[in-house]
Amino acid sequence: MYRGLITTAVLVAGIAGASAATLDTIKQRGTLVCGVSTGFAGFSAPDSQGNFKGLDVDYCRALAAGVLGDASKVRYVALTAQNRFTALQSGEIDVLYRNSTQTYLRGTTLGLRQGPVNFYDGQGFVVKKDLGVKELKDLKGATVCVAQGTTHEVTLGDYGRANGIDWKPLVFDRPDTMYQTFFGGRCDAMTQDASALAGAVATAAPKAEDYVVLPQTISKEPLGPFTRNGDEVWSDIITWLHYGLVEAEELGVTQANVDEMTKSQVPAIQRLLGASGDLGSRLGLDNKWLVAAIKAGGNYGEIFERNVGKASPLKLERGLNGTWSKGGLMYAIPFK
Ligand SMILES: N[C@@H](CCC(=O)N[C@@H](CS)C(=O)NCC(=O)O)C(=O)O
Repeated sequence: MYRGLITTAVLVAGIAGASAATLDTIKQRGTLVCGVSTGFAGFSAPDSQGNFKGLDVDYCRALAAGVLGDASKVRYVALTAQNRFTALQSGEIDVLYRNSTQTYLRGTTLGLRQGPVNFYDGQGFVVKKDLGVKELKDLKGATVCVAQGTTHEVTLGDYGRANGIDWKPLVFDRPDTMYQTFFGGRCDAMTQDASALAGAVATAAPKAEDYVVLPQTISKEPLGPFTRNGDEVWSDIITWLHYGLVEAEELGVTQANVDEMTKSQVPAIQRLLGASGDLGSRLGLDNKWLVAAIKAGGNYGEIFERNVGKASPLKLERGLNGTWSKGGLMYAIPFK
C-alpha cells in the first residue's frame, strides 16, 4: 500500500515533469531539434547548399515558427531507418519528422507517441520499363532492393509468402547505395513508400522515363511524426500543429493572406489565428502561434504542392492526402 502510493507519486511527478520538459528545453535552447532522414526527396533531403527541404522539413519549420517565432531556428539531425527511434528515445531529438509509418507495434512497444498522419502512403514497386512487368506476380523469382529497418522489409516477406511470389530481397542500410544498385541494374525491382519511389525516379534515375512505378501497393503506410511518451503537452503541440495546417487549408488561410485573415469576422478563422478564444495559451504558446506557423510555409495544401505535388519533381496527386471535403482523408479536429 505504502509502496504503491510512492510509486504513484513518483509516476505522477515523472509524467508532470516530462510534460513540461520538451517545450521548456526548446525555449531555453532557442532551437528545435528535428529528426529527419538522411535524404528522401520531397520529404527531407539536403539541397546543393546542404539546407534540408521537404514536406517533413516544412513541419519542422512551421513548428519552430509556432513555438519560437522563427522558422529558421531548427537543427536537423539526419537519421537512418535503423537509428531514428533510438535518437528520439534517448532525447537526442525533440521530434521525429521522417517519413515514418505508424503501426500498432511502434505505438505500443517503443515508448513513443504517434502524431497525426501527415501523408497517407503505401508500399509500391518500381521496375525498368523494358522488363515488361505489369503486375506483382510477374516478379516471381525477382531480386528486389529494399531498405533495412523499414516496414517494407517485413511486408515484402509477408506478402511474398502469402501470395506465392518467391522474390529475393536485397537489403540496404543506406538509400543512396540502394538507388545506385537499383539504377545500376543489379535488382529487378525496388520497393519502398510509393512517394519515395516517385522521388527516387525523379531525382536519382539516369533516365526517369525508363522506369515505371507499378500501380499496385501492398500495404498502408500512414506517415507521421513521433514524440516521446510522458510528454503530453509537447505531443499535443505536434498534434495541433498538423490540424492547424489542415484547418487553414479548409478555411482558405494561406501563407500570403494569413495576416489579412487575422482580421476576418469568421469565428473559426478568428479562433485558429488567435484573434479570439486564447487557444494557443492552453498549450503554453502564444495565441498567434499558428499565424507564425502558416507564415513559415503555408497551409497543408501549400506544403504538399510545393514539396511533393504538381509544383515538385515528384508530381504526386493529392489523392488520399486531399481534404475530406474533396474526398481525401485530411480532416482537422475543430478548433473550439
Ligand atoms: N515508411 C517506412 C520507410 C521509411 C524509410 O526509412 N524509407 C527509406 C527508403 S530508402 C528512407 O526514407 N530512407 C532515407 C534515409 O535513410 O535517409 C518506415 O517507416 O519504415
